[in-house]
Amino acid sequence: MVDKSAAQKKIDELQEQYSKTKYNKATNKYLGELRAKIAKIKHAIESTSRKAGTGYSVRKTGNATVVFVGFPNAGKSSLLKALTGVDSKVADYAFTTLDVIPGMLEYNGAKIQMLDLPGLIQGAHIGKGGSMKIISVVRIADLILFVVDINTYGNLYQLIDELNMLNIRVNRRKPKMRLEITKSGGVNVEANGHLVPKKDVVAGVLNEFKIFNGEVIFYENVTEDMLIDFVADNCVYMRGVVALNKIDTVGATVVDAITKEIEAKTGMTVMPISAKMFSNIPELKKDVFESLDLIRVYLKPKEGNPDMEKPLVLDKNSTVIDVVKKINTKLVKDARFAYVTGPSSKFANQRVGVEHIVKDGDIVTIIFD
Ligand SMILES: Nc1nc2c(ncn2[C@@H]2O[C@H](COP(=O)(O)OP(=O)(O)OP(=O)(O)O)[C@@H](O)[C@H]2O)c(=O)[nH]1
Ligand SMILES: [Mg+2]
Repeated sequence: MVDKSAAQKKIDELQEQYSKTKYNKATNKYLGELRAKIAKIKHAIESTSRKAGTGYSVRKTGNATVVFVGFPNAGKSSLLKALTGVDSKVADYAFTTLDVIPGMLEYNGAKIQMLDLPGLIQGAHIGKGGSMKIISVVRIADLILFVVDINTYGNLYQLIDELNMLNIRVNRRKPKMRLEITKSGGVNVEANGHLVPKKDVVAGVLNEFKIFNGEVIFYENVTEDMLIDFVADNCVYMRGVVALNKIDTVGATVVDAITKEIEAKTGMTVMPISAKMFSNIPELKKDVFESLDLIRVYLKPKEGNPDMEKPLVLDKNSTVIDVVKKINTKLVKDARFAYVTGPSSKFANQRVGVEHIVKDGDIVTIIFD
């Protein structure tokens, strides 16, 4: 267990040292170590908090799970109703919702589980407002739907920071790099022409995690923070979409400007909506579906027409075998090959192996023994 306020104090001290130290060749390694030290304490706070939270009992169902994250009173429960028809209590005061309320959105043949959650507040990363229970649900989701009241949209940046401090990286992915631990030879860096931290900084970070010999290979530009995340190996990387709510309360030019600002600052798709007036709800469903990277595959019997009504919904990059699993896992051992017509085939009825990767809109006939 970690004393959170003492740990926070230590972080503040280290951060002060960090900002006071001028960046140059001589201080490079020292700065790397400071950053890694800060990251380690943050991770300790985070894992203590995670253990402390008892968690809600939610079970993932459907093809994908979306969680609603927002400050209290932003309109999460109103949005759940607009998207799924489920009545989650709505009221004009903060902390109306105190539990996880599930709803199901059916879209393009996919069943998308939507979880309305209590609001998150500033200080969530040190456990304020029962946040650890909320965060444990956020971690299991496939997508975060940020619900933001346009009148207080600056809260969104705070939420992203809070999640960041809880090791949830929004709209980022794991850096493309590799670490091979060796027995001797110190720390070596293969930058492959990319913009990466200097060798002594990399060594400083690795040493902080008790790694003294290793080969670090970069396949893209990587910052020092990304390097620390990679070595610590305890972050989740999650996609996000923003529902900019209550646009009925402000003018169109304001909506436009704020939408653009959030998109530019966060890189997320932003959909201006009004849960109350039902504006842009179909458009939001589309954005959510597209951000989940789901694909639809239509089954066709050997003789006969494909079933275009009920697609099978799968994750992107699924193979023919995944399609078979979705039909019935018992059939997997008997599947031999398939005929595919659609975006993943070169021509109609192309014969493909079971490892073939299917794409959205494919029509597939599976041949069994
Ligand atoms: N004008 C306007 N009001 C809205 C809109 N959506 C929600 N509200 C109002 O905002 C208040 C809060 O809505 P809720 O849906 O309860 O918000 P919540 O985010 O679930 O709140 P907590 O559960 O307390 O975190 C209610 O009075 C809603 O009627 C909207 O699009 N426009
Ligand atoms: Mg609510």
